[in-house]
Amino acid sequence: TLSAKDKNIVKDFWAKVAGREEQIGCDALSRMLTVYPQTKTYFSHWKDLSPGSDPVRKHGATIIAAVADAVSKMDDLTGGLLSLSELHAFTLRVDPANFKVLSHNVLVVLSTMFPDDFSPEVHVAMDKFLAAVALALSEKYR
Ligand code: ZNH
Repeated sequence: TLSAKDKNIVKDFWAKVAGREEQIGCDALSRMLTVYPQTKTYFSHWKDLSPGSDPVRKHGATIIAAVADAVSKMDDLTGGLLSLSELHAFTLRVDPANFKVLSHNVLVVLSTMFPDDFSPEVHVAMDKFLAAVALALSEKYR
């Protein structure tokens, strides 16, 4: 679980990356669809799933905006993400194993986009935070 220190590290780091959500999301989603092509099945209704395409950019921005929102709800992720959990479990039927896959790709992108700020300390706090987001999103799967 996230310690008070982890939470502060995440908040400070996220304040630095604010404004770059679209690029982070576009790069992370592009990378996920390339490296883990099985994830493409969920987006087969899009016209263009290639890296950097319009729908990939748009949805990447949506996902990272939700992560940014989760930063502000860090003390109650389960409650804060309940309706998104319902959406992914019942409507989208996304296998929750994919939350880990996306988190991994977000971390890779953050490390390459922000090499100076993404210290090992930030890495471990962001890894824990994204795992907590994934756990909250998995809440409704049962
Ligand atoms: Zn998801 C959608 C978030 C993960 C798949 N998403 C979505 C949205 C959001 C999100 C916000 C929108 C909603 C509305 O519209 O209302 N996600 C999210 C997050 C995460 C996620 C935060 C983590 C972190 N997803 C995910 C994954 C997958 C997905 C992993 C798979 C692979 N999503 C999805 C889909 C959708 C979504 C498919 C729908 C899209 C369209 O519509 O196109």
